[in-house]
Amino acid sequence: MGKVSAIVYITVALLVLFLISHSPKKHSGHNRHRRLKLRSSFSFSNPTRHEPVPFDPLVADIERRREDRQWEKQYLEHTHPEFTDDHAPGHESKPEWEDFMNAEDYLNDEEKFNVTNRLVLLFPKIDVNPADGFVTENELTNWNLEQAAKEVLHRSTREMETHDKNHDGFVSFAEYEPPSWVKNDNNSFGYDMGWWKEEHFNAADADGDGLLNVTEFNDFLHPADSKNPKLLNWLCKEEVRERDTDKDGKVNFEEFFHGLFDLVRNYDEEDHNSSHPSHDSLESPAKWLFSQLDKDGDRLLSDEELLPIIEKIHPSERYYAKQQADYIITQADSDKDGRLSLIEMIENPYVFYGAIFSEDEDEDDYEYHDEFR
Ligand SMILES: *[C@@H]1O[C@H](CO)[C@@H](O)[C@H](O)[C@H]1NC(C)=O
Ligand SMILES: *[C@@H]1O[C@H](CO)[C@@H](O)[C@H](O)[C@H]1NC(C)=O
Ligand SMILES: *[C@@H]1O[C@H](CO)[C@@H](O)[C@H](O)[C@H]1NC(C)=O
Ligand SMILES: *[C@@H]1O[C@H](CO)[C@@H](O)[C@H](O)[C@H]1NC(C)=O
Ligand SMILES: [Ca+2]
Ligand SMILES: [Ca+2]
Repeated sequence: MGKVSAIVYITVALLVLFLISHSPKKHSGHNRHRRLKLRSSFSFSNPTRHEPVPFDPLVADIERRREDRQWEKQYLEHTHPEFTDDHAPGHESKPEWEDFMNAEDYLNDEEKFNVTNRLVLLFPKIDVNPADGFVTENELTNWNLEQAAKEVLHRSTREMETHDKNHDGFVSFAEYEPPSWVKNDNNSFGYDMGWWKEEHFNAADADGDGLLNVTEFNDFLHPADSKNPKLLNWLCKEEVRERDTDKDGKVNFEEFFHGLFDLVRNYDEEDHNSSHPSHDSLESPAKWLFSQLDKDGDRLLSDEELLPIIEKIHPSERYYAKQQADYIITQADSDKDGRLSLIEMIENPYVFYGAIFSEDEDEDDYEYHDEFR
């Protein structure tokens, strides 16, 4: 951070703190019926479901530590049910629950976890490109993406331990076991295709040494978020195999239109405003896109020709990060200039802590009532 922007920040931060300490506590009544919640998101049966990642790395860290413990317990129950006999003397699940409550109490104790101070602290870490006192959609997307990437890598690291049987920090293809939801159902997505098989594994093995380190293993689990060209190329090949109903090795217009086009269009939808020319048939934007992608003009799409849209076919973390950023900006951008100042952020704290703050449904547990609303 340059000198000038440091000065800008200090000035803005002081100004904000001044404004806050001198303004009537207009949010305090509001706060009363909010409680910061930790999510309990880990699911063995559906580990691929997409959850938004907390905006605040401190909250993410608390959730992660809690989730790790939950995961260990579930993992043990899955693999060694004999060790988790509920009737065994001394068996107690209560301590974990208490830790969880303590963490939530901590987050809801404004003396310890002051949301305003958190936002003041985080703002300069988000406002970096350029550091001009405003957070743009792009800066917020990058921030969200950074948080999501940490989360994803954390989960991959944890999962890697279950595959790395000889504990050398690498996973070989012999060690790797496909997810149980793939093994148990022959017809499920990915079974008859190449997912979790040797070709997929080898594509993820960037340096080709036959072993996946944690970076490569993370890419293996999340190919669409990878920057490894071999793996992206594999993903395109896989997409062709999956769409290629007439088995000619390429995707023709019919195969593209009935399957791929909707995915790409839905992805792009929010970028377009509703100026759909009504006289046009639905097929013409599809034909247009098809011809754009068909670089060699053979009226078929090869795997290389799918590369420009592969990230849209398999929504990447960037896609979710952008969605989350767009949502936050529409909610907090009070002056409607399309970007967020620190003051706008501080005045709308629940937008940032929205994934974990919730209007409490279970009112009986708390003493606030409708008069506060
Ligand atoms: C949070 O921090 C701000 C700024 O330092 C301060 O004005 C406010 O009183 C704090 N809130 C609580 C509940 O301590
Ligand atoms: C799945 O495949 C295995 C081996 O190919 C076969 O023995 C089993 O019957 C199949 N199960 C189902 C539900 O089709
Ligand atoms: C894993 O291997 C890849 C390819 O050689 C390398 O780029 C990456 O830095 C390695 N990751 C770690 C954590 O060592
Ligand atoms: C749609 O976008 C175009 C430019 O991309 C703009 O000129 C037009 O005003 C927009 N229409 C609406 C309804 O927002
Ligand atoms: Ca390797
Ligand atoms: Ca604004």
